[in-house]
Amino acid sequence: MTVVPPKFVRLIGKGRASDVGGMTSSVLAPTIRLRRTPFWDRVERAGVQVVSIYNHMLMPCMFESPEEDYRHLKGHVQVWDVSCERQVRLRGPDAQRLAQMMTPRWVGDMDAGQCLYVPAVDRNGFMLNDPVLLKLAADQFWFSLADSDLLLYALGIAGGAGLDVEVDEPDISPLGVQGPKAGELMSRVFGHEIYRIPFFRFGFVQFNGIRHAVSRSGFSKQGGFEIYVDGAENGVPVWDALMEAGRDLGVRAGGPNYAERIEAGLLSYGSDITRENTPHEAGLSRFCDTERSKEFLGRESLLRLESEGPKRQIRCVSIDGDKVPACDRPWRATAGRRFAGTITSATWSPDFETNVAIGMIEAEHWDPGTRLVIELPDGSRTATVRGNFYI
Ligand code: THG
Repeated sequence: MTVVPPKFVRLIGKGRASDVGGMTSSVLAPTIRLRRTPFWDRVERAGVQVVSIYNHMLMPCMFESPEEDYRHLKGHVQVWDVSCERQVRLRGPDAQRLAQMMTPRWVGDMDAGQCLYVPAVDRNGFMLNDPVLLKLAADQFWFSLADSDLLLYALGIAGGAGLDVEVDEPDISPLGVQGPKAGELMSRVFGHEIYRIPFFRFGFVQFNGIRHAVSRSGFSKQGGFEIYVDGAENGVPVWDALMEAGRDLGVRAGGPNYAERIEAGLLSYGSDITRENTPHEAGLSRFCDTERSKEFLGRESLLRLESEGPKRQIRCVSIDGDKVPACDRPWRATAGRRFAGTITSATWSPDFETNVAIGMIEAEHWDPGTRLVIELPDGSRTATVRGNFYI
């Protein structure tokens, strides 16, 4: 494999490094600690061209071209190897207590079979991760992780507080089925019951005698499901069944699409939000119930921060001009020569026919319609702060 810095990989002979703006011929060491996925053989055979590293694991990002993948996702159905959305499993009498210690979102009234998007926040009020939390049972929860080692934090808290809970990373590999024809494909393989799963809920399906959780969720706004494949050895049969059943639907391998997720305002931990940010800066205030979440370890800090209000916040931004280069480091934004924030994700949107971007914008400049100047590596561009792209 050939590396395109800082975190893109291309496979020898196939990659188009220009698509992600990088260009070197160094090689990514094929070690055991760089984790493959149960589906990786199929992902390579499907012609993956750009991959990222997420939770120490490979994640496919691009197959045909950014534009073709985007068009296909919005019109058809794709199967996504998102094994890198690792699960941190909490099991035992204190499982719910530990989950609540880690997030300001109220988890006390979750139903079994429910998913919640929860900011994971430390004692000082800073973001650790932005996972999806699944409640399996009164004494079992899964954090479905974004890209940070939340397992270590959970182990530390559980040990330090002497909780009666087991924390581990089970052999579960999520497989996304995303796009407008996702329901049709899922029902062909798993039966019509999948239609009974509402958005952000999950149920279980049987496949070859193995039980897998299936949620109605995913990292796109095109609708779809995620199959939490139980057991690495069971991955390829599920993948093959989806590809076979979806042949006449034009099913293809895919992955989180950069343009589509920016349009959707879906954040990327590590890029758009980091350890430097509070959940309010991340625009996740609606997922904080700090007053009620008495066990949340950052409660005092967040209550203080909430009384002050954020001084900067996530915004969608459109950037004028032709297709921007890869946003592989933060781009400075100014307004009237004053610092106005940083752009952390940006690319061309074929549907909106402009560059779409996400940035952390200072309060004085965050109103929709505000004009900005962005310092790109190849010169300055004018830009406009948006409310969001789809609404
Ligand atoms: N699915 C699962 N795990 C994940 C992701 C996923 N872990 C990593 C990453 N993605 C976590 N980040 C997000 C961000 C947004 C959403 C899901 C995961 C999302 N948000 C909706 C929205 O903002 O409109 C709904 C939020 C809500 O209403 O609660 O879907 O994709 N398993």
